[in-house]
Formats: sequence, C-alpha cells, structure tokens
Amino acid sequence: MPVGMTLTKFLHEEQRRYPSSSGSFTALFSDLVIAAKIISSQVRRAGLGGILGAAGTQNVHGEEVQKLDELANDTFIRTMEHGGHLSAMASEEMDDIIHVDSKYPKGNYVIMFDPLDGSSNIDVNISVGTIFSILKAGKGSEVTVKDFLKPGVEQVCAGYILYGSSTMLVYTTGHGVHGFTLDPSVGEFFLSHENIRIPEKGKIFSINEGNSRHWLPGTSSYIEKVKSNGSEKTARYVGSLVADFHRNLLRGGVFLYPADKKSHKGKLRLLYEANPLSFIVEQAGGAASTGDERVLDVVPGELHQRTPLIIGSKADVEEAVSFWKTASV
Ligand code: AHM
Ligand code: MG
Repeated sequence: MPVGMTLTKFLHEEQRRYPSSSGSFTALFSDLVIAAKIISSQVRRAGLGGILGAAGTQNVHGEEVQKLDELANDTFIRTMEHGGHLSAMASEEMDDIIHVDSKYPKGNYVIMFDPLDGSSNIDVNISVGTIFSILKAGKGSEVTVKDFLKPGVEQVCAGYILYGSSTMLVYTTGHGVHGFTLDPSVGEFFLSHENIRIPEKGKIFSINEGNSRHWLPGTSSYIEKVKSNGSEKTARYVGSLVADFHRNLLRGGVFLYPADKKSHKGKLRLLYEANPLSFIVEQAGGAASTGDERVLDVVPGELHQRTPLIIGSKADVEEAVSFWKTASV
C-alpha cells in the first residue's frame, strides 16, 4: 500500500516553504493534533466510560455543561499549555482567558477554542467537534483579553476536528483549506481532502425552523423563498454547527443562525465559532456574513460576543443577505 501524506509530513512541507520560519507554529499545531487525537478517543468511548451526561454546572453562557465538554476542555488546555508556543488561551467554556502556567515558557501565539461544539448532541451519539482559531500574540509582555479581541481577518490559522463517521481535521492558514482523516489503526491523520472548494451554489439550507416564531422578516421571506415552488433547496440541520458546516462545505449550501426577536445578536459566538469557520469558508471560495457585514471584519468588543451567522456557498449567502437587507428594514 502506498504511504499517504500524513498531517505531520504536510505540516513540515508547508513550513519548508518559509525558510525563515522558526518552526514554532508547526510545533504548536503538532500539540493541537495530539489534543485532537486524545479528545477523539474520549468521544469514541463516550458511552462506555461513565462520561455521558451533565456535569451539574453551567458555563459562562448559562448553558448546562456536559461531562465530555469538561473533559475536552481540560484535555485541550493540558495538551497545549506546556509547549512554549502559546502565551494564553481562551475557551468558550471559561469566563476569562487562560494564562499559561508560569512554569512553562510563553510563545508568540494565542488560541481560542470551542472544546466540544454541539454538546447537546453528545448523549445521543450525533457528530460533535472541536473548533479553534489562532492569532499572533501582541508584543507587550503581559497578555490581556485585548490580545484576543481582533477581527477575524487577523487569524493566522483556523480549523476544526469533526468527530463524525470518521474523525477529520480541517484547517486553513490562509493558503487554501485541507482536510485530513484519522486512521485509527495507525493513530495518524492522512490527507483525504486536498484544497477543498465549496460549490458556488448548493442545494442545502440549514436553519433551526423551531425558531421561526421569533424570526425577523428577512429570515422569514428568505426561508419562504427556498421552500417555494421551483426552488431546488432541501433542508438539513444536525444542531452541531461544526457538522452542519462541514456537510455544507463539501456539498454546497447555506447555514443560518440569524439574529431574531429573542436572540438579538444570534446565538453563536464570534471568536470560537463564527470567525474560524468564516476564515475556512472564505478560503474555500465561500462567504460568511452577519447579515450586515462580513463576519471577518467585525471588531469584537468582548470575549464571549455572540453574532448572527449566514455562512456557506457564496451565491447562497449573497442571496440570503439580500433578503435580510431588503425585508428586515
Ligand atoms: P455549543 O457550542 O454549546 O454546543 O452550542 C452551539 C450549538 C451549535 O453547534 C449549533 O449550531 C447550535 O448551537 C444549535 O442551536 P439550536 O439548538 O438553537 O438550533
Ligand atoms: Mg459551539
């Protein structure tokens, strides 16, 4: 059997394209890959180890924390903190930024992550994932929350690990989007989806229609349009953003979690969810909008800021946004 392109090899080849590179990013990413493998193995055994169910606490967003959320969060931090490549981290599950322990050296990057996106799906064996976003740390000696409050255009890397029918890692550093599938028999990710391009237009629309009673006019008229006679669109909605996004990235289509009368800023988080996926979708030829502006241009005001999100195939996002703009005024 020919030896495939492993993620490790791919990262080293990428690094060689930049002869002046210190190798720090590659080393940071290698730690991240280890975290991904550990979390994947925890997720794969979830029904066996007494780790299903609620942890009995609420997170910063007032949502019930699942035991596996906690485990994934802890694994991510423990695996990433010691390498000397990060100066701080921020997790969707934690109120404040996480400073790297003083016993470890500090590095040039900060990372933001959603340790287990789609946590309401954990106990029912539906795909979940880890989403991450990496920025260069500021120049000052002390890292503060300001180092994280950068618009998405400043991300140097973004990606996700999807624990689906197989475990996949998809990422971009601004040079296209690449997908790797974990071969559990060797414990290594292999390149399976090189240079992913999202179709210009797709057949799928993904939205929680249970919220339709709260929708603003733009959302209602767009969804009416995609369901009307002559439309070729069909609905798909898992309820794990990372899974809904991945399907639409490969198949084409649009995912919407808009602002509505109940959630004035939408539900999803700008820094941990919307920004990394928007970076990926743009790199794959798609688009992402809040309804008012390009997601990647939003200047965050706070760590756990929510944002409306319309993301996917370029033509579909543009069409949805046009409804939003004309009908919601
Ligand atoms: P989580 O990060 O706590 O799992 O919450 C985010 C999830 C997304 O994965 C998903 O798109 C959305 O919430 C689903 O929300 P809803 O149940 O309101 O449709
Ligand atoms: Mg999430």
